[in-house]
Amino acid sequence: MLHKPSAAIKHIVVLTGAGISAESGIPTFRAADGLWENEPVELVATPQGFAHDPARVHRFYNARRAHLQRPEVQPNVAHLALARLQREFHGIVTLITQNVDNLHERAGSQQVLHMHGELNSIRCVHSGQRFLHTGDLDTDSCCACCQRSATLRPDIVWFGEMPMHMDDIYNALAQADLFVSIGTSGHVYPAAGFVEEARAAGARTLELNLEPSKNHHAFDDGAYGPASRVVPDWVT
Ligand code: BJW
Repeated sequence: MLHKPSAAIKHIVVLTGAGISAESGIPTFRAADGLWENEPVELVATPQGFAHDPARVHRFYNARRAHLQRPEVQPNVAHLALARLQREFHGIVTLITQNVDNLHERAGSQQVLHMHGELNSIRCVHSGQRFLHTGDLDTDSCCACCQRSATLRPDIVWFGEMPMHMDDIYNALAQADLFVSIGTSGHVYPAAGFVEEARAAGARTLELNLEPSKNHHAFDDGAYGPASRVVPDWVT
């Protein structure tokens, strides 16, 4: 019996990962044909990789930013179902995503906590100031706040960096009575530990994924299949 968004539930915390956007045409990370197949993770997703070869890191994110603007990349029915849940549920729905795409927002979700940053945002390494940016970025790009080049970086949380919105996330987990993890492999912390936080707060826990994740044993329940099927099935 799946834990549905029923009247007894007051606060649902939803965590999404790359699997929810897979059917929108955005590759996941750890699949055989995933984003890291040709790009060693330590070179493109660590601060050390960026310090070593910023041009390579910019090329990797420029390609992903451009891919996100392609007309065929659109929110799918799983994003739409979560947006509807946020609009129609009588209680609170906190939506946390590890994804750096903007498909939840484009589906109509509001107040999305992007814990690993956003592709369409860049920031100055000196001031921390953020800028909306949908085009390319390179080592010659001049920063609008300090008028210097080579100070701008993707506004992305790399390995070894502190994820964003952690106070809001832990506050929500402490109040959750249902925690639902969607489309994430459970390899990356702290997100992979949220199920334990929610359980400790007394929440029921549910995993919706293509296949059982690395930490599926930590969940009370699971439903497995493509997000376009299992997420709308759960919401309705
Ligand atoms: C479908 C589907 C369909 C497919 N329908 N499903 C040792 C032990 C524990 C921790 C550590 C450790 N050593 C180091 C650490 C910490 C490290 C970490 O976790 N490392 C592990 C690899 C071991 N974590 C960090 O460094 C983090 N920071 C940190 O811990 O700070 C300290 C701290 C302390 C205390 C509190 C808080 C913080 C930062 C992590 C940053 C991760 N960044 C990345 C890259 C972002 C940039 C970019 O986008 O390029 O974020 S890594 C990458 O993985 C990306 C993702 O958001 C993240 C998670 O991936 P996700 O979403 O799970 O994707 P996949 O590909 O792995 O899985 C997809 C799933 O979907 C699969 O299960 C499929 O089956 C499924 N699927 N199609 C439904 N149609």
